[in-house]
Amino acid sequence: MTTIKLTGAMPLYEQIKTYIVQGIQDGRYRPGERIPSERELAEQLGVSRLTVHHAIKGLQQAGLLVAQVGRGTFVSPRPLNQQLEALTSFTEDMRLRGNAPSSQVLSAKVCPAPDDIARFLDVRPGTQLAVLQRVRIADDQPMALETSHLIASACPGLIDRYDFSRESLYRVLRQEYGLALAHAEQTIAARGATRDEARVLGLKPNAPVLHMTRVLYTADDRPLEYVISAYRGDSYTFHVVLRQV
Ligand code: 16G
Repeated sequence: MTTIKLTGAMPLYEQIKTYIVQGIQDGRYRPGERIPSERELAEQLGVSRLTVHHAIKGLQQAGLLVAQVGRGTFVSPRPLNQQLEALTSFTEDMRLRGNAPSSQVLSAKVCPAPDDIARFLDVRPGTQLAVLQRVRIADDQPMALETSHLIASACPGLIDRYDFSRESLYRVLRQEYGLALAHAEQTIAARGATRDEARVLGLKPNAPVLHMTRVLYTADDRPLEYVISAYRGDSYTFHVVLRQV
């Protein structure tokens, strides 16, 4: 069973959200099935019921869980899209959709930060970055080409120690390096696939892709990762919850 690591760096309810998302990811809680009650989770994790309630509410708002009056809280049957409110990884998104995630690593190396990327990561140009380029695959279909740039000193040895054709980057950062991934800023824009993207994604050159960038922050509000990706425009949708302000 997954155990919750209380790091102290992240608010408790965020850690409980991560615990539940990981439960969905590793199959402990399956799509359409009921999760333990707030009381059971509070006892299991040694936290207050109110904190569990807060975490579950957040996951309901993000569309990952659904409440059924008088019956309990259930894992959403099969979320079909990336929930923009929840900070999830490709691996988590695909498992939530019921697809098997994998990756093909095109390159993995440590190199100095160019000016533009250094700016996003709030470091000096030339700072060592771990750069990981992967084709992200769902079942057998390539879904995205993704290049992650991470501040190497925050996760020393990352590139040498782990095989990212099998590993989830977020899992390694959270569990092996104890980093509290707190929030991210993401942009999405439409454009045509470059020749290289079209080749690895099995698309015609210039077919529509969603160009995404993400800056991932740790709980101390420092950028950790800057990602540039191209997701196939024909198979990916994004879901955003908008509220009256
Ligand atoms: C998602 C993130 C990406 C992150 C990756 C980690 C977007 C646009 N990008 O693909 O920033 O690096 O997840 O995935 O959502 P992993 O933990 O499965 O390796």
